[in-house]
Amino acid sequence: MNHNLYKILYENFKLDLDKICIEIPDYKKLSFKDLDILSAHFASFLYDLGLKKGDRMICQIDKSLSAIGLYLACLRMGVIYTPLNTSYTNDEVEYFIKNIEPKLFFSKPKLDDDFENMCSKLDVPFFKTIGTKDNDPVLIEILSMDPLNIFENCNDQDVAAILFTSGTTGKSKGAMITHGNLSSNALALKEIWGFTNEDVLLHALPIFHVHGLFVALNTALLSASKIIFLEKFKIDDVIENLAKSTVMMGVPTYYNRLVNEEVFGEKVYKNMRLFISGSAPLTEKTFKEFKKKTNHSILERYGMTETGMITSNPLDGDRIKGTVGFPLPKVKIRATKEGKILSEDEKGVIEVKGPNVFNGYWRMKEKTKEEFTEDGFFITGDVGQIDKTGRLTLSGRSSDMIISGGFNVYPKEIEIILNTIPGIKESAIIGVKHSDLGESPIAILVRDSKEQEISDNDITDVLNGKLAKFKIPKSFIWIDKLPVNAMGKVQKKNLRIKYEKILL
Ligand code: MCA
Repeated sequence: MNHNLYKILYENFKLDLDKICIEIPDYKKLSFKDLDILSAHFASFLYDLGLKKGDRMICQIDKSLSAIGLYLACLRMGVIYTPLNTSYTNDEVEYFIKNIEPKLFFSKPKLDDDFENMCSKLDVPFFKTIGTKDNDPVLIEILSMDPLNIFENCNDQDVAAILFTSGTTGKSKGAMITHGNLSSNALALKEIWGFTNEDVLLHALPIFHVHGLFVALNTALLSASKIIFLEKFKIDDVIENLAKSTVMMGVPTYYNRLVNEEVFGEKVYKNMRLFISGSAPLTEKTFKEFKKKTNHSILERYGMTETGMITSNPLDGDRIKGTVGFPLPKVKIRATKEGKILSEDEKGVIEVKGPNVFNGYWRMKEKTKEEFTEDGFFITGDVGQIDKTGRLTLSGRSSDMIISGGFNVYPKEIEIILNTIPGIKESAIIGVKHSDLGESPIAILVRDSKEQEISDNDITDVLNGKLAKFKIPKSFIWIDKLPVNAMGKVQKKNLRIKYEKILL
């Protein structure tokens, strides 16, 4: 059997080839057959460049049909797909290219030739750009080629994609996600969320992360559901298209914004059967307000880049606010403390095992080993407890990661840069409450009295050149001394308590 994910998706939607697969409102509709041909054109383009199974391709392109065509083409060729957040700076992109050593780097059209120079400096064999318009020259070239109807033979363990996630060290790690990880997760989600070819998924998420690319796209394609494909989350577009949809996936910020919209009324959600939330904790306030307004209980689920989806609240059954439900079929979870497996309701670090768990971090064997137990459980770093029915409630993270509007922000990555800036002696990045984004990073700084004072704007300018916007601290607080414990470790918990409401 060919475990190529694209082959599995195709086998599931080939009975609906003439059905509309993707609708871009007021612009274009693609059938499943059109989508299959589009991906075959992109496969032909990759093949023509000499890419083959196991080669890597990095792209930093805008959400578009071309981005989907490229993703599916990589799957069908067995080429390893690495998408990058479109707000990553050149510095961040350079790190990823050095780490992955792709054969091809695809970017959105640029006004400068920074990426061209970067690719030649880093010996990337091919650099291409592609935009989102029909008259894009590279798209026209690709569509002029004979489609390549390839289904490269893959097994479950073959790597389909490498997505970057960071951690306490501050340097991003490439999570190797296999065809088997993706197919097992998509099949499980189709089953537990009741996806069918009658469904219409409203897709407003970016497609450079797990949520929008795998959880939303793969599950919908596998189910031959229709996708209403929005360029991004814009409240008016969402309101306008919800009436034509049956399912929506989003981060909590999407639901906070919707529930506060006057026009978000019965006419808008009349055809909706399911609202799914993830990537960040859904507040009980949003859950309650949403239920009060729509009588829909948002279904919260829990996952990670390294594991795809781990648990979900039930479709039929109690969706208890503040919990993330039960493990997916074939997925096992446990709570542990210092290596001891805890019993029910005891708080500990959550570990997971199953066909959804990734293959490790790209070229980081030692780091990978640290993240798995002797008996093969992945240590998530999240803290929670499992009750006697097996339901998981998360209560925090053992790392000090911040989730801002669904994007993960790693303090270390920012602190490393701050500590190189003259005028800053020490820094601590903490997450504080944000009414729209859930959490936001702020910087607690100690001046270096030996240096000239530096302004907050100057600090922001330095950071803007190196980090994506969503990572930039929303506020800078100067204090005399960072609180540390006997080991000299910064007491971030005390800082969070002290400044938790500073942005509200
Ligand atoms: C945009 N901005 C942000 C964020 N997004 N700042 C902080 N946090 C953010 N998340 C900044 C932009 O840089 C810009 O800054 C300004 O806000 C306006 O940009 P815009 O795009 O209009 O912002 P927005 O519409 O308010 O976007 C907020 C958003 C968006 C809609 C919540 O961030 C979003 O779609 N988030 C989804 C993230 C996601 O897909 N997460 C899944 C990760 P300036 O104006 O200065 O340029 S996968 C995952 O977490 C796991 C595996 C899982 O379980 O799903």
